[in-house]
Amino acid sequence: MSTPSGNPSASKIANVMQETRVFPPPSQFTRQALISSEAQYRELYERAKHDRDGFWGDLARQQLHWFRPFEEVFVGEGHQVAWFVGGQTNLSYNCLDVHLDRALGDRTAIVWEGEPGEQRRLTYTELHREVCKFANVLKRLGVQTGDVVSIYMPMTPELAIAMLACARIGAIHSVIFAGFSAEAVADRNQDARAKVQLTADGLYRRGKVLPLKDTIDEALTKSPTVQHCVVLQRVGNDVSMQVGRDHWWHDLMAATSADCPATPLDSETTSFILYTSGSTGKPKGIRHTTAGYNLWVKQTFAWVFDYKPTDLFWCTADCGWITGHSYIVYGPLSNAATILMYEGAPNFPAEDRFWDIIERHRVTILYTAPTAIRAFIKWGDHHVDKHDLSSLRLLGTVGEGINPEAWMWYHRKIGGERCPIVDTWWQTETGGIMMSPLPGITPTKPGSCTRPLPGVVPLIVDEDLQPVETDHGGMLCIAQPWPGMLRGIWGDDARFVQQYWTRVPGNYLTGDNARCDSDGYYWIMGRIDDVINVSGHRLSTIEIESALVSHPAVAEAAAVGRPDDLKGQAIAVFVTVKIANPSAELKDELKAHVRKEIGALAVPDDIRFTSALPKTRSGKIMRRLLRDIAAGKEDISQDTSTLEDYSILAKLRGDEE
Ligand code: 7RM
Repeated sequence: MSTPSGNPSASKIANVMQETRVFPPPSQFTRQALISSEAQYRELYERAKHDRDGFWGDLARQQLHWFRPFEEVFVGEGHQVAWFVGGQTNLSYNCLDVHLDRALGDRTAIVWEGEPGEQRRLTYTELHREVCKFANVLKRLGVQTGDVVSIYMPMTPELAIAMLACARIGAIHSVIFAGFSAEAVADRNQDARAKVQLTADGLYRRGKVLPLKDTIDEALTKSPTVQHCVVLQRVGNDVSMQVGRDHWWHDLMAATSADCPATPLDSETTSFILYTSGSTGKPKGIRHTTAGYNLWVKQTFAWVFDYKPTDLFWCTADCGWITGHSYIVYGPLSNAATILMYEGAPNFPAEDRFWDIIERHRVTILYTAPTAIRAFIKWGDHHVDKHDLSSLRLLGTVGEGINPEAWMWYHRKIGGERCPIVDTWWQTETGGIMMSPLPGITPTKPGSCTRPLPGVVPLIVDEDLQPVETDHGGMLCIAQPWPGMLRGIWGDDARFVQQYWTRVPGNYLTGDNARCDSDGYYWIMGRIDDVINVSGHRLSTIEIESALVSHPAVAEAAAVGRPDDLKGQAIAVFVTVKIANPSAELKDELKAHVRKEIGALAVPDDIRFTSALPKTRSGKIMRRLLRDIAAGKEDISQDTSTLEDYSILAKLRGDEE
């Protein structure tokens, strides 16, 4: 670790984490893997770096169907780029029609399980048919190429069908997670100028019905551009239908033709926008394209998940997040994969639902989030022990850094020490995975997303924009354009340039900090804004949190800086524990534990026990809220619309000591 005394460099981030465990890929896995030798990776990586256009041009020709071939692989620079210029393709065609043409129509595309327990299976032929019909429905409602369709639906096959139907005709979907408030939906609909709304009568969550249509009715009073609303009957509750505006999904589908050729679309046609919360209130609609996005998710899915036709792939995200777009729908389906899609909560009817699903369906690849893994650990091993998880051969994580102890649990308890773990680092903005182990070749280190995929050229710089040395933390940038990169923020070019392209000229600024170790492995250190500055030493949140999580009593931890007259910032941590009634002595024990694990510099000044941490609806810890609370601010001035459980705020501010 860096020395607590001496002359800390104000612009670099101290690395205090000492993780030395290494797990080589099982040879059995390597033998069958798509990328099965280091030399193969090296060759791909070097070619993508030094012959970028040749590399991606060849892959684009092999991997995508072209109604019209492209003339140029890449033009532009910085934030203004275009890939596969002059070409025409279609995302829906590449996910469906190409497979039917290759006689794969009978292959299962979606295995779906509803929360109450119903099951459905759709072959590629059946999925194609539904998508074509729904695309015709959209056309009949007046939807044209370039129009925005807002989707607020439960995790049903119809949600994927709706997305693919939009893509088929060049309509731009904006999927909004079906847990957002009417206000949040209206904000996004207004910003996007959505023309049509898709929703359902309700959804099942932990055995209860959530009345989606009621929320949409309220949202539509403030969505003046929405002309039609299509309602899927999912739960069968009473809903009000506004004549002329609202239509039942099944009524519209009933008399509709299944003949709907995919529209050839220029490569750079916007395929979708997806809203993510910015640090300032207004959500930003991240804009992705057709060809570049399609190639990125197809290729990264193949490399990282090593998918084989015998696999059953389960990504537990919701389609309302980029993970659902890229690794439930577009990545897997472009590869003719069979996916499992689950509608409900991980703890309904009991905390073993995921393990039960894996056992019954024989899931082979599981892709989930650290927040879920920490919940499973807290719920207890007995839920896992009841089930046979021997079908699993590969595990993945996404969304946050994974604390090494949670990684170890995932490896032992879920992976039976036989499954590689791919810790995948990427963002809504990147379209698909950027850094990840390749499961057949990359020795893994718990907590590291390891190495960049071919085509990804990371650069870490300090605050003076100088590249940092090995093992020093700094701002993570991407130095070379890649096909899946975002092309803008919907309706706000200035913000796009300002946010991602200004601070480190010529590079894409990710907003994360990272360090690269002497093996060339990357360690994501958290968001740039979350760095804690103690007496000039800049500490990353994840390292303090991981030290706390490695204590047997701790389930989750969040570290933030709060103002301190002497040190600039003091370290405040919020901790959830696995035991009842944590004592004051435990606080001392945790401080001693952090001192032992990473050193005196990182010992928390304040420790607060809490029953839960504030999280976004996709499960990320909201440290910026905790920062205000730790500083004793009375009212939270920030955007809380993405907060999963609002009542947490009151609890954290108040009496839960
Ligand atoms: C896919 C997704 C992006 C942010 C990103 C990071 C954090 C995601 C990891 C991670 C450490 C990981 N898109 N993040 N994956 N941090 N290790 N493997 O999550 O747009 O919703 O979030 O999430 O901070 O910038 S996202």
